[in-house]
Amino acid sequence: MKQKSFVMLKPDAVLRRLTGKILTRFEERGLQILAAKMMIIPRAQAEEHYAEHKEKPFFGDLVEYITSGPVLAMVIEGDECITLIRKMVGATNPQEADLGTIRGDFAMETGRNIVHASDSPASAEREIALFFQDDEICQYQLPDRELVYE
Ligand code: YYY
Ligand code: MG
Repeated sequence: MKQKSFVMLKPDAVLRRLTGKILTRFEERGLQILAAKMMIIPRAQAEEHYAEHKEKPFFGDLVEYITSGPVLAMVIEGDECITLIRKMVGATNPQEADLGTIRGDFAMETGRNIVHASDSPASAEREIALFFQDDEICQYQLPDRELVYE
């Protein structure tokens, strides 16, 4: 089933000039980028995005980090892509992330783990709505769809 996920390349990914490499992974897998914008997240929006972690000891540092520079916020679409993208991203702690995952290949520490991806359909819906207006999300058919999907 087609799903949309909210994916965000965090400030360290942008500042380390890794955005192209990471985007290429999603494109080469067969996923579709429906929306993308570079932005510095306002603090209130960052706090809302990470609201589930409000009571955690790392919340303050997390908000500082995510608002410290530009992020590339995206909506990505593909069949069952929420779980798929989480697999491509790898474990939250890059030291535990498998090689071949984005965090496992490009990151060293949990607090600098370079990418966010929605963890469920409910989170995806909430996060997409927090970052994008409906008219910012492009719906289009890939011409090679039959080569990627049965
Ligand atoms: O969804 P994911 O990003 O893999 O992890 P979460 O458990 O939702 O935590 C969000 C974010 O918080 C994580 O990417 C880094 C940061 N964080 C942290 O700094 N220290 C922790 N012990 C756990 C998470
Ligand atoms: Mg999470």
